[in-house]
Amino acid sequence: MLTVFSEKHALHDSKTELYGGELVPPFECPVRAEHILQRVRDVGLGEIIAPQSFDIEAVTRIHDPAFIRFLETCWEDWAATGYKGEAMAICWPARGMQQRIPDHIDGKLGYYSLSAETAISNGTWEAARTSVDVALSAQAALRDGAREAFALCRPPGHHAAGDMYGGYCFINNAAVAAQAFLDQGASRVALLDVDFHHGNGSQAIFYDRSDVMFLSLHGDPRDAFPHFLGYADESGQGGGKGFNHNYPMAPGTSFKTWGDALADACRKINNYAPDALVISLGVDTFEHDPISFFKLASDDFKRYGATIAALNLPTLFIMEGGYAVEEIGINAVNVLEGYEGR
Ligand code: Q9C
Ligand code: ZN
Repeated sequence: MLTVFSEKHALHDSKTELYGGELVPPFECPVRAEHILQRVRDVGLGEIIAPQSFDIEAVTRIHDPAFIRFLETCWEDWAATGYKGEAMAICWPARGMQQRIPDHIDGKLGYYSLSAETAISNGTWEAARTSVDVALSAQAALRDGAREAFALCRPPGHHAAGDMYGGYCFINNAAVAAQAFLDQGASRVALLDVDFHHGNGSQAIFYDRSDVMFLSLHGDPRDAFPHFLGYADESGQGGGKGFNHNYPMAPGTSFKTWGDALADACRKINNYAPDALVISLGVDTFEHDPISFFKLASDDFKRYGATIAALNLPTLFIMEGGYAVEEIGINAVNVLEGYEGR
């Protein structure tokens, strides 16, 4: 299987994450991508290529252009205030308040964010921009006839909505890639999100559409980030009714329970008969993940890779989360090896 990777991921190297009331080193850090790349090499998964550059129009098919300009200029605007730390939101347009875009960067950060943990710093924009190029380059390989590809994206994307960043995500790489399939003539795309966290951004982007079926297996939002989306009764709206499927699961969920949910999701994908399958591949479902609560073992990742392969669809894997840094390469590449029947 082809892997697309860029060293530019390392440009996003924030020093702080707001966690438990402290500023700690971010869980989502550059070494994650290096470990995954190393494992791709170690197992000889296949060719590794650098991304091409795509026009921003592929991104603004999904994201609000004003939001993209905000991401592009955020660090500059923040630094110009003289603030000493990294850019993070402190206030939001909450219930009963106005949904206007303020002038001050503090206001803009609140308007365009869904959470406070994700700091924006010097190289964040260029890394996020390159991450979506990685996704689009892997998508282009499928367009040109490949049956599957791995986009080793960093930063991740599935929490990013049309005009919101957060949860370590800035641009929704999987949503942009799904839209690219449609723009190239596909009728239907399934987006299956196996990251531990609910893919709130992807769900919101496609919620009223039937040309992308979104399915997400995740920690119950009553107990897990992003807390305010991902409940089982969210099934889509308008023309999208019946094309959104959430599988929230409780703390301590085992591979048995998780695998049953995956099997159900795969039945729905099979009935939908999409032209392509996009996988939001987070491996924070791992039993030793430091911020998550499922109990998947490293071998389980291989097993479920084979389940995905049985759908027999052109498949684009997009890297999302996973914070057990020592095992992240093994777990992520196990899915890809399982898919290949190794
Ligand atoms: N106490 C992704 O996996 N913080 N993002 C959770 C838990 C945010 C995860 C705090 C987690 C975001 C792409
Ligand atoms: Zn996650």
